[in-house]
Amino acid sequence: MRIKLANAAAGDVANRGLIWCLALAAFLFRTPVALAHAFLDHAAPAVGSSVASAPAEIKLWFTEQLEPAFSSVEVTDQFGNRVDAGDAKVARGDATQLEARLKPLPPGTYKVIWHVVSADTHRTEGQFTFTVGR
Ligand SMILES: [Cu+2]
Repeated sequence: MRIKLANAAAGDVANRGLIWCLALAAFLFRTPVALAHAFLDHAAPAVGSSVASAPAEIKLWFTEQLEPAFSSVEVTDQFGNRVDAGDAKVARGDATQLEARLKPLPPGTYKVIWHVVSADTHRTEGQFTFTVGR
């Protein structure tokens, strides 16, 4: 695995940042090189989905474990108003899961904005929408 990564680094300058990240993670945490940036794996409600009834909470699952102090999610309506309860946290018992309660949501489209830091200290962020009641 490490030999393949070294070859990739020599052959592709654009990948050096990622290779460095993986190498750093492996060095610092003595964990498999798979422990890298945390990317969104899936969510509930699902990315881009339309749900019939308003969900009481938003849940996001990531590809790596998260640093709770630096990982958060917020949800806004089409006017940019916050509709999450402001209690976003990494789930107890599952460090790859981020969750927050939601205020009662009228029909509409909502934006989910997440910012996380993975166990190798690297920051990733993203956003997606879901729709209620349409
Ligand atoms: Cu990383």
